[in-house]
Amino acid sequence: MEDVTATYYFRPRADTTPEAAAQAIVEEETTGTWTDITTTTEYVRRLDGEVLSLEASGKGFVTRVRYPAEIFEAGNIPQYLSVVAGNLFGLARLEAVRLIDVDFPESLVPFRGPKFGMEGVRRLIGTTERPHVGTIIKPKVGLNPKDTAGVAYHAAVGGVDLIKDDETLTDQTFCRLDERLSAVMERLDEAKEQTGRQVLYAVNISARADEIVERAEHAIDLGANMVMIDVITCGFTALQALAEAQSVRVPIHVHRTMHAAITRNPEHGIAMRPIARIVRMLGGDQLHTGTVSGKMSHDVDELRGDNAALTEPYFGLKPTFPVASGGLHPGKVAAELTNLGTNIVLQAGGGIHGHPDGTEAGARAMRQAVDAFMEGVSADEYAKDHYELKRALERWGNR
Ligand code: RUB
Ligand code: MG
Repeated sequence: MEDVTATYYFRPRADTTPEAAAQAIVEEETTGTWTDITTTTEYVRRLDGEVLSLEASGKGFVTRVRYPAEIFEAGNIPQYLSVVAGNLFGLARLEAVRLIDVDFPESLVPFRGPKFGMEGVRRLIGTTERPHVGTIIKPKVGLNPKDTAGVAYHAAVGGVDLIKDDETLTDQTFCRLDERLSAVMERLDEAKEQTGRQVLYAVNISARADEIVERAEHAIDLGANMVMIDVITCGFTALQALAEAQSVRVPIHVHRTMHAAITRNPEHGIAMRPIARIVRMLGGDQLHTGTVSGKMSHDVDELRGDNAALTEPYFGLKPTFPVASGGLHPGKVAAELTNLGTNIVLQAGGGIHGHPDGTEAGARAMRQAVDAFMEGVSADEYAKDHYELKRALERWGNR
């Protein structure tokens, strides 16, 4: 395919036929507007869009449309989004419209993608097959640097592979980034001396666009081995700037706070898949895509497809490591892995720090739940001789 194809779900207004509604999308996003215009010339017409297919789906319709590649400025993601996910969302003739997926031709993927990707991150940890276990430090704000580092240390000794800041923690006065990062890295070194295992710490460098690369470089100078950015609030080009900076030689963990305002409504907005594709193109090494069950769970089929968009072959770009997070605990591990496979990072905040015996036991319980799954044993069975898992299942149940 030389051109761009985009798939939309929509529900037209009562006075609009589905054909006219689909046509309104391609016209608004290519050469047309709400009325015929006198300024169109013959040579402009080659940039017209085209409705490729239209069929009934649920309460509305699904259409696949073609946008000529020439409309797009190669490498300019804000411009791509202004076409495939632009004014169409406000068209009054559509009651609702959702961008489900988008396919770009190779000419419009001039990006290098992740520097590390899933394999690169696995190499840093030394795994080949098993899922990674991560934790978000909780409480999400309030702890001072020393206590933050203490929580990180216990999680590392308990066996997590990744520790991350929560999205609302950046560089506030109660926990300055410099001090926190230095304290955490020091305690992770201490944990490494004990366990022999290197753990990643994704320090949240989300900030003003013109400051992000600087913050990342500063963090790397202080010993950071991973950085985290919130891609929706910071913007796609902030991620691009970060990923393309030569100086940023650590993996980038991509969080997506605010995404649900865009992705959650099954009839209106933008599904996670186009966002996942863009994050991979721009160089996110890990990306949150959601969980099968948990406090913010998703449609399983959609989620599987989103993770596939991160990991399937795509113009030679490295796969991005999908992250399942939000309300997870050891009792939910088997269901996540059964549905999503083992190329995944399972993250638990409350599900580790809420363990009745504390963070270290919580981390052990998560790892035991993963080990049980990898050995083909049920969590209940495994808990018979794994005390931390037993305690977690008693607290939260096994589903
Ligand atoms: C989860 C958490 C993350 C969300 C993001 O904490 O802090 O911000 O998982 O969700 P807990 P998503 O484990 O205590 O629920 O990954 O769906 O964007
Ligand atoms: Mg969070």
